[in-house]
Amino acid sequence: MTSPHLLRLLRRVGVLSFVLCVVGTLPGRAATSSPPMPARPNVLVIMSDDLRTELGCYGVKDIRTPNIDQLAARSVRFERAYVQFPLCNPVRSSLLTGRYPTATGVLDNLSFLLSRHPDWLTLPMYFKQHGYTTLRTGKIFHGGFDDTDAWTQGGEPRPLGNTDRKGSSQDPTVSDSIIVLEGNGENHGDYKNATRGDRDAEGAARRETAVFLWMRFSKPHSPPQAPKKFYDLYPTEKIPLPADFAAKPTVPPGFPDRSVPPRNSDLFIGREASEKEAREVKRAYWASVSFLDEQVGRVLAALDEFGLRDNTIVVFWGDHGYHLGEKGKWSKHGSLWEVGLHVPFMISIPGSASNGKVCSRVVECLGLYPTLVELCGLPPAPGQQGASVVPLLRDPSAPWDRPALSVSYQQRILGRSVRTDRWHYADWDYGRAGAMLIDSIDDPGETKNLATDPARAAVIAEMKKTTSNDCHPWKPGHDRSTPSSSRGYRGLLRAEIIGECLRIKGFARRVSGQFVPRHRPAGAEHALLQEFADSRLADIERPVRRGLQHLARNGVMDLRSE
Ligand SMILES: [Ca+2]
Repeated sequence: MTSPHLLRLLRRVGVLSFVLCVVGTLPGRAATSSPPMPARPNVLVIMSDDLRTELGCYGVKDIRTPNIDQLAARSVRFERAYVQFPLCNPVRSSLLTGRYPTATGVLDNLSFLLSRHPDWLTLPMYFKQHGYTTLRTGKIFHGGFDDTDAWTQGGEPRPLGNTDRKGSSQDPTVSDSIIVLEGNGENHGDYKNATRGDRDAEGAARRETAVFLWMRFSKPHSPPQAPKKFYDLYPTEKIPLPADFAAKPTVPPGFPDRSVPPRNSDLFIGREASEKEAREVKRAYWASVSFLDEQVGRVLAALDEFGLRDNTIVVFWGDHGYHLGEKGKWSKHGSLWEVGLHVPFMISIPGSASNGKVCSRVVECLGLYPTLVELCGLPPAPGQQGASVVPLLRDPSAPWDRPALSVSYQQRILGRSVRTDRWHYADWDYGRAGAMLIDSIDDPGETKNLATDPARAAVIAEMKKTTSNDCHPWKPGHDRSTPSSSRGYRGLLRAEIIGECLRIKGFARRVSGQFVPRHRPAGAEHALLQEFADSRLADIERPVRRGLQHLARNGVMDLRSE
């Protein structure tokens, strides 16, 4: 329960005033020798890639995550938070715009959000427009995709093109392997990101403007990587396997074929998993999680060192769930199961009496955008489809009846999921490719399909009614910019790359009457990007012409010289 004093205060002066009241009265070491503390709280979002809720704070005793657990003790931890798509690019495009994946039209790792909706304000752009210094580290949207202009400092120069096409993450010899890092992992990107986060914290302590920092750590995304000391925490023979472990993806009896994609990605690609190998890979995943945890600890220590903890809202979020052998499946793509959609999610507000409490309401991570906007006192952002969870930050046991809606999209088949307090319903191709209904209280391992049980007819009717809301009615072809064939798909991807190159070379992009300011990189980034654009355009003179024709035919984009 929230203290009566806090509730009265929140109701009287609003959440932002509450935050400012709390942070403004607390001393910070940096504040004594730095400019006055910003009028708004800083925001730090820590995003982990492919992280399950297998953490100490989520009740898993044998995994070592002391730093994340400590953050949970200073946060409202959402016990049942669900993402809206089980894949990197679609879920981030959704969460960073506050729209469902069916609204963004981004349903795979190759589609670029801002080529479809250049006038939408992403979360960092919205904060930048409202006076925040916006910083990033790591892959925020997806490899090769970024809202470049949304960042005051863009971190590393953004690669152009689509890094997925270059394939390291899906190369079995790279992705599907176990890697032991030297030392403390100093040469790994996550270690370097934490070091940069340390520097960003030091810089934030000197700024007069509030800072919005989004940090992405790649682990435990495949390949599993960690220094030896983290592997040593976990004897292989003690690593548990799920009750429904199988050597290869296996549809449980009574469930639709679509519910378990037949081929794994990321891990055990095109090969079967023995129990011994499965334990070894899961052990490596756990080691990666502990490595991630250490980096999170370094960033949080920097917040303390520079006196920022008491003036910074901290969010910790995993971008989607992950299978480690459940249903014989590994990784996430195409999974509408509990383990595919359920994620760690926690929000720490300095001084809040709710910190350390657990919220058991079913929530959508989609609500992060309006939540942060509300907490920081910014005007409501346009187009938001998610619900702010601020009422649950005030009182984690407050009434909340909104379900969590999610989708998947594979082989041009849309899967739809509804998660309520008790029920988990999903169907594929609007029910034509089957449906499942699971009682999540009686059957947490999701082994019994009740979708054809006459005794559950009323529940199924209610679930179907819920799937017909605004989240789910998308069909291929409704979004004209979503390619309907792989050939058209590659054409659009190429056109997007070309568009970016031309933009860098001094053209502005116009889509649906909206102009996007041309990219104005500076210094070394400018030279690098100019060189890249020159080389790309020289290499693909003919595809440029074809790409422009493709754009013109589809009305996706016009290009004109400034
Ligand atoms: Ca991911």
